[in-house]
Amino acid sequence: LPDLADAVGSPNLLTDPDVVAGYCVDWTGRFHGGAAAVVRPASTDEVAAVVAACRRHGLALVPQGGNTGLVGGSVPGEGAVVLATTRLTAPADVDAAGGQATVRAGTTVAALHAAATAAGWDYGVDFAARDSATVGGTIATNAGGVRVLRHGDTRAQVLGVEAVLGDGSVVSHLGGLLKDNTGYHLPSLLCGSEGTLGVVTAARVRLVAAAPARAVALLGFAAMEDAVTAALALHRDLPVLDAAELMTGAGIDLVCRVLDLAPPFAARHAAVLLVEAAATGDPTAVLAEAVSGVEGVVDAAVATDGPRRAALWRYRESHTEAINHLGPPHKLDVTLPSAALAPFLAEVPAVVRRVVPGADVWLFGHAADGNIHVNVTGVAPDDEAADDAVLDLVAAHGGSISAEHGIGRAKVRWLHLNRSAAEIAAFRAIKRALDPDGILNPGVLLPEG
Ligand code: FAD
Ligand code: 2HG
Ligand code: ZN
Repeated sequence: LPDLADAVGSPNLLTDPDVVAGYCVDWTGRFHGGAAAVVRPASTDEVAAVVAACRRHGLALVPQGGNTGLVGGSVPGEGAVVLATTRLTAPADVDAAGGQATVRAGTTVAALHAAATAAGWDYGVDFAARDSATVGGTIATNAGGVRVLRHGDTRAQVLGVEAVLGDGSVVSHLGGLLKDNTGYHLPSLLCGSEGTLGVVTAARVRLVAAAPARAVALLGFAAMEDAVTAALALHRDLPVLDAAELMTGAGIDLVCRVLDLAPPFAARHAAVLLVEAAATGDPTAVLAEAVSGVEGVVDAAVATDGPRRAALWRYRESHTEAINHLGPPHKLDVTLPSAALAPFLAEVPAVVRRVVPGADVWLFGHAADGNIHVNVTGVAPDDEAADDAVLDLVAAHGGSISAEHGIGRAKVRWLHLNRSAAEIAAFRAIKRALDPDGILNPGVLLPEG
């Protein structure tokens, strides 16, 4: 503790058990830990001093940003030290001419959006946890979100990173050159590394062109298959498509019940697709024309002004919160090849109920990029029968067991479904090289051993 206090200053070393407890549970309440202390460094040098102290004392170190991760990766194991990035913030340094920004790791995604917008640009990654999730956390998880179909995932935005690696060395490459073939691409490696290789302290990100004129349509379908086909067709045919989000009638009912909202349509529909078009000029006509060519639409609600667009988005963005009201869910965040998406959605509820008859299955997600969130409620936190069944089905269809949330603690047991022994051995070699003492986030991403 004295070494950690030297590293960050006593006021930024937290040891009061009641305070520390707040850092030891995840957003869903499913994963719990027990840290020895929390440190809140304010600079890269302080992060390096914390890493050095943890190496000296053989302490596990768990980076934590907004703690909105959904796979238990930011939850410390017993006796670990949490490195909270709360104080690694500063106003984003925006290069308005070049369309890039240098941003510190503790900055929220919402703050980065605000800085980009103020400079006439936008940031390409967005999702419901934007007010809490941090740039460092989104890099560590390679976050996806609702705009991947247009702008790609976080990895596609990151041009350079600064990080303190597990061996204590600082790597910093924030020049933002668009063409720079000078060896291994460390930003790509750190994207999705889930705090196991280094603590990200800053990043250089690309910004995307602002598209302030927006139109949102909520489309009702009688069959899930029609909604999936529509999402893929709109992705192909509508260049200004910014989001295509799939929901079920049951999911919308739950959101309306928990949040006390009026339903979006007079009738209930088996599947609902939210589509958003964004451009510099009003995209309503082009969206309406594209939707008129889509088969199977039985109902539609359209919004162009900000408050009504937000009201339609609320049905989609409140799913995670509404489901949490039913108790800690099992979250399966999967991608399917496009041809397998509709068959998977049709099969998965019965597959879950075969192993856990009383379970409820909630399906929603980013349909156009094949990413579906399968949430299962009514199952004990440590009963993994439903997880097994869903992830085996995903693997049988050639999908991924983690589309955008990462492996964390929750999915380690199933990594082998997507990664060969040779790939896992390569992962371990990288881990040993950058974090020789294994202090960074042990138990996350890689199977022990
Ligand atoms: P944390 O939860 O604090 O940490 C996540 C992981 O990153 C942990 O392994 C942690 O150790 C590591 N980490 C954090 N900061 C650093 C750092 N500076 N350096 C190194 N490692 C670090 N995710 C999506 O991809 N798409 C979505 O659409 C989406 N929607 C969400 C909606 C809601 C309502 C919620 C609650 C979550 C959602 N998420 C989504 C999940 C989550 O918000 C993302 O995974 C996000 O990237 C986590 O950021 P964070 O700052 O909260 O990270
Ligand atoms: C989303 O797309 C998030 O809303 C969260 O990735 C998904 O709650 C979930 O399972
Ligand atoms: Zn998602």
